[in-house]
Amino acid sequence: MKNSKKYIDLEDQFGAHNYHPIPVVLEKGLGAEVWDVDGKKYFDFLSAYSAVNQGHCHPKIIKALVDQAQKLTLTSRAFHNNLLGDYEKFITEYFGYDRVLPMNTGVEGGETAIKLCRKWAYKIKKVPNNQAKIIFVEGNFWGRTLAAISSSTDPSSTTDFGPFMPGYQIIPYDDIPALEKALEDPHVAGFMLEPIQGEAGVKIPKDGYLKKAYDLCKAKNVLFIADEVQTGIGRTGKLLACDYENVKPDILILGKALSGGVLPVSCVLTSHEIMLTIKPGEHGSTFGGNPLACAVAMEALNVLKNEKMIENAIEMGELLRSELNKLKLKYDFVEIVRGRGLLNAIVIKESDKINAWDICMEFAKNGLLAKPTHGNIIRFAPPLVLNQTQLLESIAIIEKSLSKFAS
Ligand code: IF1
Repeated sequence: MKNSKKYIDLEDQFGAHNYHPIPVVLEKGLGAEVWDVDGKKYFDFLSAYSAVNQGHCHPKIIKALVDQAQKLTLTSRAFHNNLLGDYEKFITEYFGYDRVLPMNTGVEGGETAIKLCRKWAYKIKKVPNNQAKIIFVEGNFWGRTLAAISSSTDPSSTTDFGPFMPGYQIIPYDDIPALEKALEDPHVAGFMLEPIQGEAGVKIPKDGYLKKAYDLCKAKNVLFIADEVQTGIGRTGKLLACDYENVKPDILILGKALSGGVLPVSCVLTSHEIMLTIKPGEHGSTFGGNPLACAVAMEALNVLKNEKMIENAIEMGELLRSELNKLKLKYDFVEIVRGRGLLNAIVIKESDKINAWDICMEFAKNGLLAKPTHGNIIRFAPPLVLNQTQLLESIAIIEKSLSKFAS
């Protein structure tokens, strides 16, 4: 990492200190691999938190970006552009919804979903004005805005950022009785959750939870809102994580890999009835639906299917978990292996000699990038284009690194 210091020092001196990165300075990426400023290669097992599912700098996505960037990048929605309609038709058919509202970041998608849910509550469900409630689950993460952290149970997201958004209720994740009780309130408008909790450490609910939760919401005329910003776009081995239980969310939030990690593209997909509760001038964003994003997102979704990345995520995910389970048998400080598709994690039994951060530093030294979440959980989420040779080489790196901590 000899050349990295000057880059890190600049960030330290001139930038906000709102992150604590692994001390690696990346300069190039292609597919499942990235290179630092010293030319050292790493397997990327974070995928920019599942934003580069299609692999770094996918040639076809980059071509779509470059071609469109030389024509028209942004018009604002004050005028039409020649790509938005095609994109809206393409993405609504791709995911099976009536309408789409394009935004930029994942958290804007979440905010848009909540605004649609509240509008629907007042206009359609006839909840008394300003009384609409949204139910969230403990351990959720859907971004850093004040509306998002108002639903958070993580002190690092909430401390000293109050006061918070009213009209929220937080219940335990994967707890049907708790949801049933919360749904007794006639002012509840929506239930918003990640089908698998990413930041919480790849928490997978019990089989049937999503379907039962959906059915309870339908019975109470409450909107089931799925945040698939991290779990969507093939990451878990299905197009959407909700597909594992054949649940079709009333409102679907997408982001991250919707653009293949090339630029911020997010959206909300829903029905005519829900979407049309928002009238002209009641919501929007400068960049939402810009022609550059439309061109990139259509290509990002095309390559996902045409190059069978979702099928690869299943195959590589099964191989990855089976190899990690062998390491779990060998190293007692690897407590749990869990995941779906290529969204996986190991839980480390930390001690005075072993912690997840040091393990990730050893991974980096040996050529693999991963980062702990919530202290002792290490997420393994490589791009969906990872091939078997790369996976086996990655497993060898993980094994070599873990062996350093064996007593
Ligand atoms: C950071 C975490 C992951 C998300 C889900 C919405 C959003 C995210 C399920 C908001 C964003 C990012 C944010 C980024 C790191 C990363 C993250 F560690 F913060 F929590 F992935 F787990 N829904 N997650 O995971 O999307 O507005 O960021 O585009 O804030 O450090 P965004």
